[in-house]
Amino acid sequence: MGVLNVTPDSFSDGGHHVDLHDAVARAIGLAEEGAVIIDVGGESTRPGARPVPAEEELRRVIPVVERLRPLTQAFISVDTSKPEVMRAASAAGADLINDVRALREPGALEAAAASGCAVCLMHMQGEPRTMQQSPRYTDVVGEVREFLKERVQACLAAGMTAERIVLDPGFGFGKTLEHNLQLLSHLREVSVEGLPLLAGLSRKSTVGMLTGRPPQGRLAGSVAAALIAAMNGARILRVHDVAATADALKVLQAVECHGPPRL
Ligand code: 8Y4
Repeated sequence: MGVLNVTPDSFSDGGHHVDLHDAVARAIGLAEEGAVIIDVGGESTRPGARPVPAEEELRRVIPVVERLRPLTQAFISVDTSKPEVMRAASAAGADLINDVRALREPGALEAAAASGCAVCLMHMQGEPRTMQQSPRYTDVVGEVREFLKERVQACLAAGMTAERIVLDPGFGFGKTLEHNLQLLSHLREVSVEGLPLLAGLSRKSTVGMLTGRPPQGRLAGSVAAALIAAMNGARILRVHDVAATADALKVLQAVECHGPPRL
C-alpha cells in the first residue's frame, strides 16, 4: 500500500490547495513502483494535528479518487473517519476504507457497511492531537487485540462479512517506542479470527528513534521495519517508498517459496 497524502502541508502547489494532476500522477507512479493499493488521505493524523472539516476533506480526496479510478487497476483506499467521506469515496470508486478510528465515529460503521468497501480497522489510544502525551498499557499486545476483536464484532453486527476486514495495530498511534517494538515483535498475536494484518511503520518516529534520523533519512530503517512486519505476519504494508519495499519483499518471498532446506 503506497501512501498518497493530499493534505496541503504534505502535498501542495505551494499555495493552500492540493494540485489534482500532481496527486493523480503520484498515485500512478506508486502503482508503477509496485503498489497494489493506493491510500489517499486528506486528514492529517500526525501527532498534534488539528481536525479537518468534512467539506475540506471531501474537496481534497474525492476528485483524486474520481480521476484516478479509470487510470489504474490498483485498489483505491481512502484514509478517513468521516461517514460523508466514506459514502462519497465509495461512490467515486474506492475499494477500501482505511479508518484510524476503526469506525467509532457516529455513523461511520453504518456508512462503511453500506458502502460495500473493504475496511481497515486500526487501533489508536486517544486522539491524534494528544495521543503521544502519555500512552499507557499493562499488556499492549493483549489490549490492542481486545480492541480489534470488539471492532470486528461491531462490523459483523453491522452486516459486514469477515472477508472485508483488515486489522492494524496502529504503530505510533498512542504508543511509546517500547509499545511499538512489542507490537512489531508479537505482531501475529494482534490478529483475531485469522484476519489479515496491515502494518504502517514507514518513516515513523519508531524508525526515527532507532536510527536517529529525520523523516527523509528513514528509508533503510523503514524498509527493515516493513520486512520485519512481513516476516511477522503482516499481509499489507503501508509505505511511502514503494519501490524499495517491493524489492525487499521480493527477497523475502524468494526465501519463503524455497521452503526449509532439505538435509
Ligand atoms: C513521517 C511520516 C512521520 C508519516 C509520521 C508519519 C497509519 C495509517 C497513518 C497506519 C493505517 C503517518 C493513515 C501516520 N498511519 N493508516 N495512517 N495504519 N491503517 N505518520 O499505521 O504516516 S498516518
